[in-house]
Amino acid sequence: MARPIILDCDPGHDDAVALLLAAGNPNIELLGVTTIGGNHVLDKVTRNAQVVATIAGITAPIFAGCSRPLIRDVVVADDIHGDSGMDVDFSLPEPTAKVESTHAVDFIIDTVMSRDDVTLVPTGPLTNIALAVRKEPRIVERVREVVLMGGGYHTGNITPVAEFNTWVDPEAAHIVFNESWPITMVGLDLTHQALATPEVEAKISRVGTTPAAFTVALFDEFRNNYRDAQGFDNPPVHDPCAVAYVADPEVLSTRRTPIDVELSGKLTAGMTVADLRAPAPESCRSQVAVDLDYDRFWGLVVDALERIGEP
Ligand SMILES: [Ca+2]
Repeated sequence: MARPIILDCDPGHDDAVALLLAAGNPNIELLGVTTIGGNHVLDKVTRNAQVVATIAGITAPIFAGCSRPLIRDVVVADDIHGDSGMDVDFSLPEPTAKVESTHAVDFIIDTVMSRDDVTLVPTGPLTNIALAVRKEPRIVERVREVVLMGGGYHTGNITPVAEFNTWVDPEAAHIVFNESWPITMVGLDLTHQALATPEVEAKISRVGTTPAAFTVALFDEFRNNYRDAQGFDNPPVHDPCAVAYVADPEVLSTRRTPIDVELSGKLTAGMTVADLRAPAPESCRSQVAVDLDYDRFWGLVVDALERIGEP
């Protein structure tokens, strides 16, 4: 049985790959794609979702969400993702995939309340998820699991200790991490292992389709930007790691631990604080992703692209 998910994203090079993996993996049923301002402003990331869907023939409905964090000002990651939020040396089509009129927050609530098996997979700031749970608290009991890309237990990127998604909207992250649903944090400690090397690019290139060529172009751009901005030789492809864990839980190892989000620290706002000092109490329903099975992960991405084929 394929696991139904809602992908809440801000494409974003790595969000684009997460979307391709979710669409192409047979263990996942993509119920809908919701967008959130993050890597760039809402209008741009929503258009990017439409472009990816058009390139890959993805028919899941797309819903636009919140344009700014709960309290803080909009901050975008144009050093990593460019002026469009998904700058890439590739001829992008005019999108034919439409955006639905329903707000993302309402789509999330309506979908979760209409069934009891939905996994939420947020790969951007957590504003949509936080608003959904405040508007309809009963979704907490109905969601199967939240598997998010964000945070980190030993490292940051936008600051020394905070990851971009949780730093952009720490109040939303605080809400999401303090609800009682099962939550898996696929943070930087894990995603910095998911490096797109030239060898990985060659494997994807051999798939020989337009979506595969698009993926390689995304990695080339991402490599240049990550080299210039953060000194990486090869780019860490964060967001598909969360989707991969839903598709194939063996792809990464986890450790159960309490997690909270720092709101007020002068140097630490947006930090996800995992208490790894001792075994987690029985009641703890959160866990962090620890080690990635690198070959298994990239095998899933290649397999998804092969299944998507040439739309
Ligand atoms: Ca993202």
